[in-house]
Amino acid sequence: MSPCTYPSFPRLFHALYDFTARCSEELSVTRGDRLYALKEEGDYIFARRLSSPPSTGLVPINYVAKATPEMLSDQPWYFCEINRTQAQQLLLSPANAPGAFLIRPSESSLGDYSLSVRAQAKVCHYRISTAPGGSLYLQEGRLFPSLQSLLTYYKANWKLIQNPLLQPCVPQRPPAQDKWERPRSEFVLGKKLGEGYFGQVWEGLWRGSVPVAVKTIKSANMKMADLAKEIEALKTLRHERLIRLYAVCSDGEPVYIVTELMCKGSLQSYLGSPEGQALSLPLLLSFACQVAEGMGYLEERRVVHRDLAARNVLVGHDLTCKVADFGLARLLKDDVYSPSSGFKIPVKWTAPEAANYRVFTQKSDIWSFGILLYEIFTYGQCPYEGMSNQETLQRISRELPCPAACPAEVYTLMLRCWKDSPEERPTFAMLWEKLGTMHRHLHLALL
Ligand code: ACK
Repeated sequence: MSPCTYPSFPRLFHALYDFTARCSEELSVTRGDRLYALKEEGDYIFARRLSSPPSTGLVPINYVAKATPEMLSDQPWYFCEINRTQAQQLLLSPANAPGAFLIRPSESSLGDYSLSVRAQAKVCHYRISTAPGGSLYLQEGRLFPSLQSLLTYYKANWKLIQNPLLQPCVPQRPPAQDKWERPRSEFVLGKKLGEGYFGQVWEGLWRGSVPVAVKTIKSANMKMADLAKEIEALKTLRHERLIRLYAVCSDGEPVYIVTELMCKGSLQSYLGSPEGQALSLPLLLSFACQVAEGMGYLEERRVVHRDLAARNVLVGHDLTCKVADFGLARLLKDDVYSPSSGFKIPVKWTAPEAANYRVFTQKSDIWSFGILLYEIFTYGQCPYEGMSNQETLQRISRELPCPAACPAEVYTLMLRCWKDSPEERPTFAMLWEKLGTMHRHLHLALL
């Protein structure tokens, strides 16, 4: 299935962790249970459990994930955002016993998988390769149509790999979500992922096992008085097309903003990578569609992003993408994120009324989305290449030319995003609908 999804509620979810009801309104679930969400209620979904015995009640939203039956992420043994070291740490944690196993994407061989199995005090890793016809194999000559069938075989014939596959690895539960402020000691920073406008981004581990991204920001650059209020607002924004905020550490320097980790990094760098450069048109459209979906959610809640660009969209293992850094611009002191400071404001992505008069609205986000579409269909090219910010602002028309890979219908949408008059620009709901239709048509045409 393509990572592009369309609106529908109620929705199918599955439980990521065991949850025990604490009152009669809540519903106990076991990891893997399938749930039908009837509505969202703040930090909970009101859901019907489809596994027996069927029952309804509230389940914390951070204990569930949307289920897409065809996707691997639905399987309790599949851990898509985890590397070899993290798999090792998780399997050796007290939550897991010998025989615990998981499958994750291979780090060294793109498109392949690795099976990690706990054997007493150590973890063994096995490469699962893909044969030319698409079948999977762990040992030459033993081919399987799916990871599920491969696992079924090696569970029954575990002597072939000398380690029994007894139960799927138990993931680390997220800590209670009412405690957003966390002690710094809970996070160990690993590799530096890069520098953003406002600080550095690090790969990290939360409590030794949850992979996270940690954004470090100097408090001198931040409106600290507003932090608690803003975080309160940000934590209510939950959508599968938005990066999940996990925690903050605002006690001391630098401030940590902790979010989910996305293994393929930003859409901008992904589009420029060899893998990104080979993407087909349906996938480019799927990215555009997913971003419009996430932004549509922000639009409904009247949240203005202010810095929508491919560098602030992140890509996961299964090519899902999520909008990041929404609301962050508002947390930064005006002189850090201000048109008058010149160099900080991303002029090339900013609507004229926002760049000139600081009028940031949902319609200025729409302008930026048009530029993001340009980035997508040029495979990550910088808009107004070779021009300075000043030159860009002074252009009579800020329209960009139609990229070679861009369908005419998409270019028409771009031009509508760049209407001088903000009211004439479309909404994200409409863009999502239009891009979704184009994506479906293209998909059908290619079948
Ligand atoms: O293009 P990248 O590899 O992806 O480099 C940038 C860098 O940090 C500065 O923004 C990466 N980055 C930011 N947030 C995350 C995240 N949540 N997961 C993974 N990478 C991230 C981004």
